[in-house]
Amino acid sequence: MSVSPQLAQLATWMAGHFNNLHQAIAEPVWFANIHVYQCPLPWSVFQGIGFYVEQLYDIYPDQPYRQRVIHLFETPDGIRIQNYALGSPEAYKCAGRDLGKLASLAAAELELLPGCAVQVEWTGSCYRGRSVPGKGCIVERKGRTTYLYSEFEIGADYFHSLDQGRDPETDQVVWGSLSGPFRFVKKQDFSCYLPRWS
Ligand code: CYC
Repeated sequence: MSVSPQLAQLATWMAGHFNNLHQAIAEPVWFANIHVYQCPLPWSVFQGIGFYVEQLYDIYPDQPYRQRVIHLFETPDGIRIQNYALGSPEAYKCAGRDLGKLASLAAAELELLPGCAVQVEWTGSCYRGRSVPGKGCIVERKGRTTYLYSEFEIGADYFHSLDQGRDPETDQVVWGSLSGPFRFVKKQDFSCYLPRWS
């Protein structure tokens, strides 16, 4: 098991429960109150670092709108994060508030989302990332075929994220924020649940 210091720090910063209540109060027209849970997975899932990610609206705490698994790994160009869907997301619903549900999650339940990877760079004080180029991450939403354009920044206690579905022909934004990133603040730290890698 070898994990670079940079990957270890990124994983530590990402692990937790995040929320944007401040932003939702300041700019209610543009930003709903959302919770993001990034829950460490056992090392055995990827023989590496993975998270179960759950996003939900504060007003619908029992109906997450996005449940995914992500795998963080090193490449010659830096850290990359590959996204996966779950075969039976129902089984893990609300695992963000009940991390024990994730103990038996296995790689065979995961479906790779082709093209849905982000490339990460260390700026010297935070991590920045964006979708890998190529318009390869196709999301069917609101009756439209879109590709995902994503940008994010992760610091010790925050996660800023902009996800947009764009039209493959015109690059116009079909869904997602037109008012800048969601600004999530870490509410609860899950880094103590990361697997031991050294
Ligand atoms: C989709 N968000 C996605 C996808 C990626 C990310 C890769 C496309 C694959 C998928 O369907 O899951 C984002 N993945 C990331 C990021 C990282 C990563 C940022 C680095 C940690 O590994 N997303 C938000 C907002 C919210 C949102 C709070 C409102 C716009 O951050 C929504 N993201 C959102 C939605 C989708 C998405 C609705 C499409 C999911 C679908 O409809 O199937």
